[in-house]
Amino acid sequence: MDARYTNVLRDKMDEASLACLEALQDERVHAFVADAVRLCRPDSVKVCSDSAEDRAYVRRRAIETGEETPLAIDGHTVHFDGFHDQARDKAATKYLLPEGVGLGAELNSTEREAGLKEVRSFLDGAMDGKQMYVRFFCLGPADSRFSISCVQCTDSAYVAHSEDLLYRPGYEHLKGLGPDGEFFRFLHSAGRLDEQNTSADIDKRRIYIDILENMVYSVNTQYGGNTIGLKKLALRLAIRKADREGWLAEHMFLMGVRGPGKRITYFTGAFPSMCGKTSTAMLPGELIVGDDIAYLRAVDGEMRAVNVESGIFGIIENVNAHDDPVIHDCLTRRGEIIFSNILVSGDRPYWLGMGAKIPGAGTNYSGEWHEGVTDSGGNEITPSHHNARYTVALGALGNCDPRLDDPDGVPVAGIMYGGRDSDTSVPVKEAFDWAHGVITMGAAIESETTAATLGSAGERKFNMMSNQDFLAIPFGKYIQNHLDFAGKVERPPLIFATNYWLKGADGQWLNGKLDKHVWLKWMERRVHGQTDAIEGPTGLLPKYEDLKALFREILGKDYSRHDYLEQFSIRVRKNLDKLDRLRDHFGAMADLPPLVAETLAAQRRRLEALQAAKGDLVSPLDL
Ligand code: SPV
Ligand code: MN
Repeated sequence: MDARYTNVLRDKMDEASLACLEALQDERVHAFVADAVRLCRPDSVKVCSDSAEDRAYVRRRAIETGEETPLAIDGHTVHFDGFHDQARDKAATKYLLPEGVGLGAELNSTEREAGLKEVRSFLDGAMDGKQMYVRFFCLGPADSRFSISCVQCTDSAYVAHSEDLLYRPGYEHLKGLGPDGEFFRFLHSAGRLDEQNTSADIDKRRIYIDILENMVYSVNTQYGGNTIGLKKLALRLAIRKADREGWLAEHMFLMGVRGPGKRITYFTGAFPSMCGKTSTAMLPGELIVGDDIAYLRAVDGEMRAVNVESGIFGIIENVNAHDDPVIHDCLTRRGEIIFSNILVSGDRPYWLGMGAKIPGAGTNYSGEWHEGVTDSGGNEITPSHHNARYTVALGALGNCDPRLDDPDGVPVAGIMYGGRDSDTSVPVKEAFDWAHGVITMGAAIESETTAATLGSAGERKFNMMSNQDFLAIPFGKYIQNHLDFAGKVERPPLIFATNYWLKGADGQWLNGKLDKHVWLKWMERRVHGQTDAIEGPTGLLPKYEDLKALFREILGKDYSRHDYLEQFSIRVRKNLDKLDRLRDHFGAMADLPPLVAETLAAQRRRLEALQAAKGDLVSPLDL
């Protein structure tokens, strides 16, 4: 290692760590770690390889530092983020824009030099009194065309531990990268801690993405979505890499759906956070590959996908034995799990919607909590936060697909797009073709906001491919990349739109939580040409008889014609209203592919013709 780096590092780390770093023989990595040390000034540095000892060390440190506390069940711990640090901070997340580079007005950005100066000033000495952990991970399976090497420096053992559960080891992988291989870098500090061990300087929370250097800075925050570099921070860098190289980096689950015989058909699905992504991927009897981020590439004329991650950072609210039996079972057994921002009482975790009585007092993200306690604005503090989560490796789940680490990925036959839509779209429909699906289903996702990001919940917002929070290229280019994908494969996957959140006139949900299993099986049959559909103005709809048979087979339930008509009637007026909103939304964007306007205009003509002929609400039987 060059003396410029050893001089900085020798005082901070033992021989083993120094040797571990040196053995990588990558000057870029040495320079990154030395810069992080010089800037953040930790008391000591631990460089971790992929070894079981180093992983155990990080796990132990998370407890020693008080970032995690053991719970009653062996392997379970709890971590709390600060009261105002419970979700992704969109406002403080910015791209650092080099001179002459434009990403479009939609993206939150700041001038690069000024941004670097600001975030580096917040990181200056931020690790004083703390240890820095250097970790190596691989996004996607190792040694595959999908793999991306990553280096994380953090002063949070919780972040480093979470990454062990969520990502594949990458130390050995990085050794094979070569001097020109691309890798991502993440530097995080929780910053100054308060007496509760949570980030004190929340007003100085920053997540700055340096697209020139493939690097993300994160400071004065602990919440996973802001700090776990390999998750949403890496997704932003990956979207840019995918754009350069002609593939797609998506906010998508990936799962195998069982069909007749021994058939397994792979689907990806993009829903905004808290809209049912994990619970779909986790449906009992099916195979989960991933629940959050997928890379999609054209390989030998086929769309193939991998899970970028190897674990789940999932929402715990409403996980109970009835609705989510697979994950509920996992969360109540021994095994390595980090619970975050739940309620702890008697060393046991409790959360809203768990299907058991929640104690009236305990410890939660607000400190000592009891029923009825309010925040400074007079709002009741819930026992667990709505965005409380669990972190677990996929291998701990009984339904994990054995192809999780297949370096060639799995072939994708269907894509689902959906959002929280209480009054417009039917529960499931199929696009007429690829472009119709990309534009009217993916790019047009509109969803009511949730607790997964800071800010008010329940507001209707567009969220393109559910990836909009993470887009790092102009929106028009992103849509064009999707449209172009069809030309790279022999048969593009079928595209579907799902809506689990439709309500009736009385304001009640029209579907049970498990109904999505039926929609999934219908889509699987459609992919194989085994069921007919009804042509509607916004897509192809299931027939009553087919759903009735599937409800019986999958859920053992009678599905009434009345329910079908209520759920699958076309709300023509509402669909036209959405097209109006879309016109405003897209109208504000530069450089949209012309096909967007053409496709939406055709959809409008079909809806208007139907309205003229049959009115504002049209039964699927009248189409
Ligand atoms: C999401 O909010 O989409 C998540 C969790 O998957 S986070 O890590 O916050 O992005
Ligand atoms: Mn997500």
